[in-house]
Amino acid sequence: MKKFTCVGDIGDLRAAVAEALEVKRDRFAFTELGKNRTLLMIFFNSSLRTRLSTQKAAMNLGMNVMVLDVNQGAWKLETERGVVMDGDKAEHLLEAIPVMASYCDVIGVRAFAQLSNKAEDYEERIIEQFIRYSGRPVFSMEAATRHPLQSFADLITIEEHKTKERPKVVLTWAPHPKALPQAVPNSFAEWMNATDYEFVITHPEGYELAPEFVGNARVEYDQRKAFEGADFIYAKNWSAYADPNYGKVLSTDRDWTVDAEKMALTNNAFFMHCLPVRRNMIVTDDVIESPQSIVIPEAQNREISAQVVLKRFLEGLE
Ligand code: AN0
Ligand code: CP
Repeated sequence: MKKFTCVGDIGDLRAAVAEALEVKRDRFAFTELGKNRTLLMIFFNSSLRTRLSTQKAAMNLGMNVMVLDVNQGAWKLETERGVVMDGDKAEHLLEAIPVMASYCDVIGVRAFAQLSNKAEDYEERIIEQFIRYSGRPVFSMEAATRHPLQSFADLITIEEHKTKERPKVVLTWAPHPKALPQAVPNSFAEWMNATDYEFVITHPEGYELAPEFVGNARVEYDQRKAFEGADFIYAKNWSAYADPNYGKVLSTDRDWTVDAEKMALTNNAFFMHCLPVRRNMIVTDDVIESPQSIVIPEAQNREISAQVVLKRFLEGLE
């Protein structure tokens, strides 16, 4: 494996989940693999889980880890070619990438969508430059359009908790005061569409995701109807994708908040969210604190999904 930015990069999902469960049974079984190898994690945006779980996964493999917060203590980076750099950005990504790559063996990048220009975001300009110019295996720690380490952890979590072969999984939009990227729902949809689960997406009108991510999922505008018989409820807010509202908040309607009354319509579904979550906007206190809430095991599986990806990279290094 040379890059990890989307579901296609991981290959067969059954094999990936089996490898994840093997890693989880003994996460220190491969400590020799990362000896004298260095991971560099580069953050253009904040993180709690991705930062800690990926560092932990690398340490489990015996790797050394360096973390760079681009917006705190590093030179501000210009990412577009051809710009006259007379503003606040002191360094260009085209120099920074090969320099950073020379200090490490594997690179992780977090660079969210800017939500002002859809074409630029959906071209994945930042992570694509790392892939092109670093000469290193590169993985996404949430890029503009996808969050594959999260989706992989979500898949592992569903496989661990499902009680039937083909569960009904519902991705539901939920309200949030600020504009958020579509990366998490896009990616979740992409991974769910690669399984044989029954997969339904529910959101208010105007929040349609890009058709290439919706794929064969059933889209249901009535949230309560979508919840009927569900085995897993996966909540997430996202901003509008469709023009002319790209990146905008169209609604903060708390009628879409996941609450106990709606969860009662499900087949005693598990509640999932990638975190961080805003309580009583996305989900009520009682639902996230209920025994059916698996947000913590879901976050714990971030260490496992990251370890599988790093392990495969290390196995492929010369
Ligand atoms: C981010 C998002 O929605 O993409 C990160 C989620 C893992 N969430 C926030 O910025 C609150
Ligand atoms: N779920 C997730 O990626 O969380 P962080 O933004 O804290 O890394």
